Amino acid sequence: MKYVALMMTILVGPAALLAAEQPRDQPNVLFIAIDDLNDWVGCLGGHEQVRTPHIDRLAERGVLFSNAHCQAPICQPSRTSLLTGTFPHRNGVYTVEQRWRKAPLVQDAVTLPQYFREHGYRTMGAGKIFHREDQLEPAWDEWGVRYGWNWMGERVGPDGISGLPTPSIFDFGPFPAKPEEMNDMRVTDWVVSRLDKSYDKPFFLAVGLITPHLPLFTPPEFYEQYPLDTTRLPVTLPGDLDDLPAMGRKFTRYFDTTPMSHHNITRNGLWHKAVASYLACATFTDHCVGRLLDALDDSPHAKNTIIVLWSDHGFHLGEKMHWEKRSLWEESTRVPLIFSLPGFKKGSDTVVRSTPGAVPATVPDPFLNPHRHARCTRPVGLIDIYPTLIELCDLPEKESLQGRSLSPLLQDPTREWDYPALTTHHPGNHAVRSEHWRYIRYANGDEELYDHRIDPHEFHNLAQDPQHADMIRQLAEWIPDNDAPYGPQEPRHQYTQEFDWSRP
Ligand SMILES: [Ca+2]
Ligand SMILES: [Ca+2]
Repeated sequence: MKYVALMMTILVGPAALLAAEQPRDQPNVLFIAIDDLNDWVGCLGGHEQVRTPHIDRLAERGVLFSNAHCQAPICQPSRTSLLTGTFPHRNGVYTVEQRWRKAPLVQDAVTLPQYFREHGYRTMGAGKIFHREDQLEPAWDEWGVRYGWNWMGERVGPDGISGLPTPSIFDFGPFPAKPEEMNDMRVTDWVVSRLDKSYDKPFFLAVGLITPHLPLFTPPEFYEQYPLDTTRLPVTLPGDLDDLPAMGRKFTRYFDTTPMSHHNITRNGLWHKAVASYLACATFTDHCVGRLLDALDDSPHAKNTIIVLWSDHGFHLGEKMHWEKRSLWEESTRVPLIFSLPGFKKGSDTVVRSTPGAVPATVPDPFLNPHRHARCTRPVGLIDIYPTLIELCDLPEKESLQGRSLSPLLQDPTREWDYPALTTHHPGNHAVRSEHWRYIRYANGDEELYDHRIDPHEFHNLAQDPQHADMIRQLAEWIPDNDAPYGPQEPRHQYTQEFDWSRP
């Protein structure tokens, strides 16, 4: 039972009509987006040394989806998919060189925050939510601080910080700034100021933190938490590429001609420094999350706000000799995804409402998650966030959405869930992640198969083993038959390469 239905059974007369028009007790949403954060988060265990105490405590008070995946392993298409509730192979947005508002298959979509705005919510945002031009989106009643790196240039200087020759956006290390000078902190402060206010409507408040997107810069006190002589490199296997098909090997070569190539980093002795810098970035973004959680807990909205935290895709740091995103392996697709539902009082099955008078002070909580501190290992996608939030906030169902509400898994994280997560990188290249398996099929028909029960690092490609033919057949049923053509593309960016993703 939802808030509105619950209220209608309790209220009578004009108050009930008022409630029907504008249900005062719909929960708020604090929507925390992180850029390029992989599973190097304490509660996900992707790197044993990472310290993210605040994301971990958020996971403790909610449900951690430990097998969550992006629908595209790069910013623009991943965010477009999440925010419009459509798959890349159905909306035609595959690259960063596209503007989704110009893509014919999706340009008129009502986005997630826009839908909340159209249904009685006050919507506010800051940082990076859409890939670009957030401030132009009709999603927002109020848009705050923008994200950006340009201000860093002067302090970095022409030689960069990492020590790599020919520095570029692919730079990393301690950045000479105080934490409060970092853009993510300014974004966080703006959102904190909004949490401190009261509103006559429920709110949808979005915050987009860009760390750990490149460059991997943090103030020195974060970088110094990971001394180079003890920083552990990710687990890799010599010869790991040997069992990849031609297309898989090609995917590892995207950055070969750039400073971001694995050879360039190792040749310059900078692998440890890059890893330490990424760990520091995870800790810095976690620091911002901690400020947000504290501010919410101290605010009048503490007991009536859903928190959802997600990252737009993962990040390689040398696994399969690959860096950054743009692959169909676990490092690129697996992301943190946490839902924390409002109103539960620790150790109690009842909830105290934040709007006295609307309902009795203590009622059975329709949102109460008996499985808080829970971990859900079912495969889910970021595309599922839109329908989930709609259901949790009692907004009308939206038929055009292509994901599934995770509400049943929030109620029972162990229930059956027969749907895998689909990730797409350019037309025809797809990965299907089930609870135990990853199946990849590339545009030319090349295949990979990994058994996560015995091979969590995806070292051993089983696609050629006849004993797994049945499993491949089952997983291949989830591969789309058709892929939408690319929407209009702009000239490529300074940091993207000419690359044919359709053939080896
Ligand atoms: Ca990103
Ligand atoms: Ca291998």
